[in-house]
Amino acid sequence: MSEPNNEQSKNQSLEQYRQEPGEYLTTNQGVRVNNTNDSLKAGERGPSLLEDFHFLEKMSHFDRERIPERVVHARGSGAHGYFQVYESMAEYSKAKFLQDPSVKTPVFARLSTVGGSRGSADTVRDVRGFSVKFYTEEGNYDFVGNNIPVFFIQDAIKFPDIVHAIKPEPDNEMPQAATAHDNFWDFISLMPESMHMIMWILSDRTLPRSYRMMQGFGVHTFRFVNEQGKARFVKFHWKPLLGVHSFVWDEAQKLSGKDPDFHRRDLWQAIEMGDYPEYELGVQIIEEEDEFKFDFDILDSTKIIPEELVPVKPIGKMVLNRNPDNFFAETEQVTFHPARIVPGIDFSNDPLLQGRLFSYLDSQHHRLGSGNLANIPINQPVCPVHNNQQDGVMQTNIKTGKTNYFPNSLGGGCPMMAPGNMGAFVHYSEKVQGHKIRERSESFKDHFSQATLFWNSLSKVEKEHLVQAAHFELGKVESKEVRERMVDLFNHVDFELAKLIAVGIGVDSPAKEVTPNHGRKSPALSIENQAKKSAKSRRVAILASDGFNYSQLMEMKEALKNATAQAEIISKFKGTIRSANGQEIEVDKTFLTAASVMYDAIYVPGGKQSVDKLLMEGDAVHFINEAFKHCKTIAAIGEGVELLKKSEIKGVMLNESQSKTPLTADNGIVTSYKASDILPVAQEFIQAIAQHRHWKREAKEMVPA
Ligand code: HDE
Repeated sequence: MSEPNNEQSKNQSLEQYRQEPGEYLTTNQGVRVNNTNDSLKAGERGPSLLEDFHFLEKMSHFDRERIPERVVHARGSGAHGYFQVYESMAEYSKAKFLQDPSVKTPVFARLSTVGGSRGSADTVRDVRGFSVKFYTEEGNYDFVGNNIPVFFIQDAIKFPDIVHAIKPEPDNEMPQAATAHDNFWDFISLMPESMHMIMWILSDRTLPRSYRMMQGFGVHTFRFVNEQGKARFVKFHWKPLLGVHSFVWDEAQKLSGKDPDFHRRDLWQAIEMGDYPEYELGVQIIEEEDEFKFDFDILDSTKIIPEELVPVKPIGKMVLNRNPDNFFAETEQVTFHPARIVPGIDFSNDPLLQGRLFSYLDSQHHRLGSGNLANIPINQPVCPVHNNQQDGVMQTNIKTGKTNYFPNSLGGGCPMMAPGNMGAFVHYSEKVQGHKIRERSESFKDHFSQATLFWNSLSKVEKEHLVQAAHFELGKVESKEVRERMVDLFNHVDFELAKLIAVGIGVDSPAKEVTPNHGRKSPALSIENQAKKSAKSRRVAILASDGFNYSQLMEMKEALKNATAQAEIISKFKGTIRSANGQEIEVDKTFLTAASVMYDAIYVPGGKQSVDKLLMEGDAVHFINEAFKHCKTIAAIGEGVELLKKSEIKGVMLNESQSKTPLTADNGIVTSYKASDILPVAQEFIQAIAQHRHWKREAKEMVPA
């Protein structure tokens, strides 16, 4: 018998699939359906019939598929995982999930942008949301933080204003997911309290390389309360074990087009490949009697507590190790709410936090359309829930019993109220007293000292990036008065900074210094001090074509794999390419489907025929130029070096004599003409990738890309 051809075997497997027991298509009522490709019609060419209940059900369900997106943080990505405390925190908090290092508390994390709508690009300049739901045995605890430790405003009542100002302008709905427009900067120029946050917004913190490489902060001061009822103030910090790393702006902008899902894909792929993102939870603990010992108010969310004053104590680790099964059911329907806390954690009187305690659930009732949102599996606690709440839209629990009120005798008095010492949440009995006033505390009035502290703490390169960001953002602002007001505010942060910004945005430099710079620094604020040097999970593009040198390519691939970096072969067409010796390898992406901005590093193996082809390929040369401009690591061996010499980096990296002295890793360019150097080249390449970027690369501005 002859072998079945492709078409036949495809039909056979389709047939088999159709017959799989239990997999028959049904309506939502469970009635089997035998055709979902044609609607029910009166005759072959006749009109459709109203009795086609399958069509009506399918279409009307589809018509209702969308729910309102989150009013902020609409775009996000989720992952499951667990949290484990390093050692018992009993001294500080009685929270059960913080007691036993052997217990893994399940978590669901959602990482998000803030301003853009649900379909907006991932790599825009924006704060990132950092939410974690801990499914503890005492109920759900929601951590709802950001990747920036301060906020724009001091009082929640200003939140609708700041969000309106950030979002697309109301008349023309532009721009999407961007702060570079008049309304935003108009608002900021009239809100000096936002200046500390603005410094962070303009810094590289708003361009994270990956969700796996950013910090998370609780922002507000909270409380820890121990079994004895002793309370202390606490600030929460997440630190990524891969370190903090960022894009450059040009790269982030290009990625918004080349791969708008870059962060979502990066997180998803890392988890699929077993590179589980890990973050350490740390706390700054402040004794109650030290509440007033700082020169700022710890209830003011526009202030950090510098780590030099109160060190961050690492207390546990979160590992994200499972992707959701269904985006909508989990990542879209999950709800985070700062008011969801467990015994052992409590609020402070931060007016920004107090307002959030109302807003989230209110917003979620609107978004999910029901008070029964805790019945959705992703929102359900893992511990039992008993109360007399009843009915409502989509009540999925079938509550049994006759009594739904308290007190009752007919239902045996159940559910009973737990006494405080039996795991019940008892609010910290802080004494409060005061007049009803609609005013801002005097202790909230310094808006600039910490903005200056942030500026002073940045490295030279970070400062350059911040000034460029201001040139971009304010360069898009049409109103000159707004730009002038901003320069005036920057002058309150630092005179030099104001001058550097003014020069790029068509505004006169300020004539004189307003406040002398206090000169203080906090090293932890610089990304460079939060970076970790590792090539782990970094993405490397290998450029090759037919006739490539097999061992130079494969040995590098192997070395990268051993360093747990991810290499992909890029060529002109998909399919396979053949080496000079005839071995075939699969191409992962093409010059059309890939771009240098999707990778951390580039490698060009030798093979004369391969390199000759790449030399004729403008896209291959562009790959090198662009990677160079973005300060990425580039390596080449054998004839591969020729491709680098054809690119715009030739003047900066190589002259004939240098290329004969192999292996210069200066500036992240690693080359050798000698094929036998492959292992040392690989070694230096991997070390250079671990540096993330080579910021000090000279003359990168001169490279057109
Ligand atoms: Fe939010 N914020 N926020 N926010 N926020 C929401 O809640 C709000 C603030 C943060 O992945 C909304 O369910 C007010 C600070 C994250 O689902 C809404 C104020 C911080 C997320 C809301 C703030 C955050 C939200 C929109 C001023 C860092 C996404 C949808 C007081 C500490 C959570 C929703 C997720 C979402 C209100 C300020 C973080 C409207 C009123 C400060 C990570 O309720």
